[in-house]
Amino acid sequence: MAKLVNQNHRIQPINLFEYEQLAKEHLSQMSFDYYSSGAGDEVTLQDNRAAFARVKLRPRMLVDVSDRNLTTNILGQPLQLPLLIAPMAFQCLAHPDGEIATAQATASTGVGMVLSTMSTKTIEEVAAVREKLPNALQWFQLYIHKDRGLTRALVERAYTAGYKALCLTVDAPVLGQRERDRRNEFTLPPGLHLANLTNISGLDIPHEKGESGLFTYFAQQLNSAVTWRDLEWLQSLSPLPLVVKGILRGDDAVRAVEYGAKAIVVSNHGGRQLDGAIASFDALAEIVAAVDERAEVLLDGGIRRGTDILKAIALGAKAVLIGRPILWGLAVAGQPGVSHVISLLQDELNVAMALSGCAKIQDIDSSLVN
Ligand code: FNR
Ligand code: LAC
Repeated sequence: MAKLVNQNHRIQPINLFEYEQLAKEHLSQMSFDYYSSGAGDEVTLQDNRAAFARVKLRPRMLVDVSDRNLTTNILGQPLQLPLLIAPMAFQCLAHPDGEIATAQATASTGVGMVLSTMSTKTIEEVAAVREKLPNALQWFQLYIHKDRGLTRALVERAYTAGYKALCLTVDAPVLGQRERDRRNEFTLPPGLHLANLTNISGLDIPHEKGESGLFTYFAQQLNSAVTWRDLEWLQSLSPLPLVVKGILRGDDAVRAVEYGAKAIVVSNHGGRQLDGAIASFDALAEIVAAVDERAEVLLDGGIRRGTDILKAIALGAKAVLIGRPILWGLAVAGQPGVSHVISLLQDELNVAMALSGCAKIQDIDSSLVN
């Protein structure tokens, strides 16, 4: 297991919440607010956590759990535990190595990574991590820009660079209203850019009085007219399997499957888009039932404990994604910090499985939750 070695700090975080506390000291107010905030009153952000607390476990006793196995696979690729890192923009705000550190940590711990369109390292730089660790599972997350040629170029680059799936985020036709970003007039500091976009089209996050530059960027550059039919166009651009991220209703999940999605990410974008939306965990069971094994179902939003992963898998998720805690690990200690965050979750899941009578991931069934 990775251990965090960092002599500058008295305390070694022992859970993901302590990482957040420590990360706050390493980040500017603007960066911490951008990373941590949700939309509006942050009701959905908080409910993502509360939803896990509402569901209780029904552990099974006297099962031989001496030999535990946390491995699984997702879209046919192996994972050391049912975990991927959610796509998150601007990771160089946390650490100069940004998305490359995240990619190295995920590749070496055997979990997946989804690279954001809005990354601060390029598609190719992140893919290069696979030269040493070829089994790393990397997906590319897509935002559809108004400029179709630009969008096509991103998909082609991701395919050429060896990403294994295209993850289309569908819950952000406009950016959610995050008031802290607006107050801070969020923009990227000098030297940081939209690494995938600046070179090909000169696009950058503006600085605007009284507004979040990212909000303005979305309004100006992203295509808010995207509908289901565009999924056909998207799938014609490359042979990559399509993952649809940001679904909260069974009927939408069925549509996604009918339009060819191989996996669905049940998500409300970490409470950053529509405040008042249902907690993602609360939407899981309906979507699992509606999909009826025609696609793999993943979940993100508020996962901070091994028991949260256990509950998500019990309700039918094939794997989960975590977001913010990875940024906290990155801010505290770069790649070793990210690896440590992953290993803390792995240890917690391992113990939670043992205490629930599950020796392997396949043993986690719906009878474990009330
Ligand atoms: C995100 N998220 C996100 N999603 C996406 O599809 N593309 C993106 O570029 C981003 N960017 C982004 C930045 C930051 C700072 C955060 C916190 C989140 C949403 C992300 O993929 C995921 O859905 C949530 O973060 C999951 O919730 P938790 O684990 O952060 O609670
Ligand atoms: C966010 C966008 C970039 O949540 O997805 O900040």
